[in-house]
Amino acid sequence: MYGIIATWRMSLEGICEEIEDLKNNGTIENALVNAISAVEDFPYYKSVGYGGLPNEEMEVELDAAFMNGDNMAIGAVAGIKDFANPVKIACQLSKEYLNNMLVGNGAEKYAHKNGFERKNMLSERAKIHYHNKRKELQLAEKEIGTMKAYRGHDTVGMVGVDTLGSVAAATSTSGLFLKKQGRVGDSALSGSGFYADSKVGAATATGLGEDLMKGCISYEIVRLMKQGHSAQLACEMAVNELEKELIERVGEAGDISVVAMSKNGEFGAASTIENFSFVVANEQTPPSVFLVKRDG
Ligand code: SD4
Repeated sequence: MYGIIATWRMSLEGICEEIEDLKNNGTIENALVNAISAVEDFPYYKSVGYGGLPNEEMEVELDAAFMNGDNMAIGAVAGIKDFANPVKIACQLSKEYLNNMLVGNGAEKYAHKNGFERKNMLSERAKIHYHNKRKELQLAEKEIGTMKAYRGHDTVGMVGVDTLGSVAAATSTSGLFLKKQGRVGDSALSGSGFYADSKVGAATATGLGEDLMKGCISYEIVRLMKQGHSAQLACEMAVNELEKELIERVGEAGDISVVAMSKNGEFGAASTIENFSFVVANEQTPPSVFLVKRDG
């Protein structure tokens, strides 16, 4: 059995490429890192990698992570600027014994020392988008930090299993549009934006990081699968529970969308938004885009 599931339609091309490799006994690590790198390199996906959404100072600060479900190794970078493929740096960090999560300057130093490609990740298109959005919101400089999170920020998160039974998870994002400099989202945080366990399966999330962290939602999904729930039921239970708790305690919940795959390649997805798109490919399913309607 082998398979990959990923958040959003933007994952399709990368998965089409990599699923062939998985079928031919390629590793899930390579498949996820290559498929996410393809999204990072594509300039018109405006919330991941090159062309990503700038922070309030018009800088593109990126978060990314990788988790190996065999040995539970985790690597993550947060707030990294000017490197082409944060997911590759995160994956490399997962191989270190210590210092597995690096932020800002430290992450950039590590990437440089380890020969990763430097690149100005702020595209002309992203600059225009930034100026337009600021005008549209009619916000003075000092007010931007207090605005409601702008919708339209999409993280690429992928999880999957290879023919040897290894499970992994990876993420990459520019995080919230107009975020504060130094803000780190769930995508870099184990248990929140991603989790992988080769004995069970893996999950990854997209949406409002500040809320996703409150429920450690990716870990929660894997925990529910470990208890015997299907990937689909685990996703629904975790999303419904977190949304309910947030509404009860805070009065509102940010966007929450998740995908998961069990070690057997069975998959699930759930969302609090209309038409959350995700991509699946496994032994039975050629790379395909699906939509989650609200409530399944
Ligand atoms: C974050 N969860 O940084 C990310 C953004 C995202 O869909 O996924 N948007 O909060």
